[in-house]
Amino acid sequence: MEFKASQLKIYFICGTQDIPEQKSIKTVLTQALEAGITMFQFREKGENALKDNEKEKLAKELQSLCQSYHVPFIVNDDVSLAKKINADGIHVGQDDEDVKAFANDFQDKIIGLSVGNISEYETSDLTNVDYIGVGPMFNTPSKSDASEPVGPEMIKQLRRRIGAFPMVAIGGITEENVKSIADANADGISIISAISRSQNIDNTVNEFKKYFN
Ligand code: TZP
Ligand code: MG
Repeated sequence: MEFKASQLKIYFICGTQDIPEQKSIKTVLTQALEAGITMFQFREKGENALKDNEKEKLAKELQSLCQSYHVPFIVNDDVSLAKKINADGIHVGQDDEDVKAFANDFQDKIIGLSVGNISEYETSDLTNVDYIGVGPMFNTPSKSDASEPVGPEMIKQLRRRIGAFPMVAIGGITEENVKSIADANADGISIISAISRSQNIDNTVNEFKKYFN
């Protein structure tokens, strides 16, 4: 799938660990797709994360849901899974596999890289990278090892350096603070809990869409 910065507008990230009890990730993703998310990342992490065959089976099911809505399906971290199931792309962090090591296998795919601050930006090779994910913007309930929040000011600073290079904000983004991210000129927002734990996913996504449409 060809990458467009507009796909970053409402970028939903989720794994089974992010789903409240009584709900299923398939239902949550279906509701989010129906409401109009523009990209999805499968991020299966933590103690109770699915592994191996179970992880692959779920990934394929979520991928097929995304395909029916023509929404890119991105895999977090797991390069071999992304290759095996022919995902639309891969997202890696600074401590994950080096982009150079797999870029060749993802030439026609989407590659995302996390960037936490200016010095990480300066030391990152963006040659094969399609977009950067910048954060955490605010305190996040969804990543136990998250670094200190950098705030929307980091988006403004990076925007001055990278011009139009696609950039999505992440971490603690809610309906209450999304305006500050839009004002800082991000191409979009990546969100876990504000969508996965929403009582009304349709309403929540539509609130976000008011700022990124
Ligand atoms: N990387 C930086 S913050 C974060 C990740 C994966 C978690 C974002 O989740 P939430 O619930 O939208 O704050
Ligand atoms: Mg990672």
